[in-house]
Amino acid sequence: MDPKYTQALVLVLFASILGVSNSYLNKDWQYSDWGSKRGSHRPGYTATPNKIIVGGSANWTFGFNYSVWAFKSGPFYVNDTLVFKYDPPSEKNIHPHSVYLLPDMWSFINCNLTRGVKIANETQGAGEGFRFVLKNWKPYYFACGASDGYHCNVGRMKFFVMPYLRRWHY
Ligand SMILES: *[C@@H]1O[C@H](CO)[C@@H](O)[C@H](O)[C@H]1NC(C)=O
Ligand SMILES: *[C@@H]1O[C@H](CO)[C@@H](O)[C@H](O)[C@H]1NC(C)=O
Ligand SMILES: *[C@@H]1O[C@H](CO)[C@@H](O)[C@H](O)[C@H]1NC(C)=O
Ligand SMILES: *[C@@H]1O[C@H](CO)[C@@H](O)[C@H](O)[C@H]1NC(C)=O
Ligand SMILES: *[C@@H]1O[C@H](CO)[C@@H](O)[C@H](O)[C@H]1NC(C)=O
Ligand SMILES: [Cu+2]
Repeated sequence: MDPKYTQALVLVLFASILGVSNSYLNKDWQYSDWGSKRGSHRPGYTATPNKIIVGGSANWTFGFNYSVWAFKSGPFYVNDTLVFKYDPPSEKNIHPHSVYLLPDMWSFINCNLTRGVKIANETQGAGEGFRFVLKNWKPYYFACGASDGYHCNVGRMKFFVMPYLRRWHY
């Protein structure tokens, strides 16, 4: 595919993802009856942080659409824990996953890992998985670092979350 076309497409898709999250935000901010909305969205809502397995039963894997997953699994809250589960390197697993935190939206769109920070290496997803707490009220851009961005780009192993401040909902 022509790279220019790919980039335009990605931008449009990204804008639509942002649009979706914004409508989420607005809905939450008009909180007149948020209790019932919360209740219907996430039954058994409590003020204690949640622990969410990234990808659900798919775990952290090549080809799974994490943007869709993040949208369906949200909203997330400050102090929620994301759990990344993936197999360690082995003979069968020669391109093991990892987890990077990217600095901004542009790096995220382009899957540019240059200024990213590796927060979990190839072995840390084993067993109970790698746990990451969304400590701050800011956007988090996650990506897999395998094969220099190939897993991120082609494998769709990227998503971002903007956690809410839970106390607004007290
Ligand atoms: C996800 O990880 C769990 C271990 O934490 C494992 O039991 C399960 O089989 C994994 N799922 C897939 C699809 O690999
Ligand atoms: C990735 O980002 C770095 C630093 O921000 C930049 O120098 C480099 O050109 C970028 N790579 C690509 C492929 O865009
Ligand atoms: C990955 O990180 C863990 C925990 O910090 C460390 O014990 C392990 O040696 C690292 N493994 C590799 C392959 O770098
Ligand atoms: C995930 O799926 C959505 C909806 O089908 C699509 O718009 C988006 O481009 C996909 N994400 C990636 C990274 O392929
Ligand atoms: C998150 O947890 C820290 C440490 O337990 C606490 O001080 C902070 O108030 C919590 N933040 C929110 C928004 O719940
Ligand atoms: Cu990967």
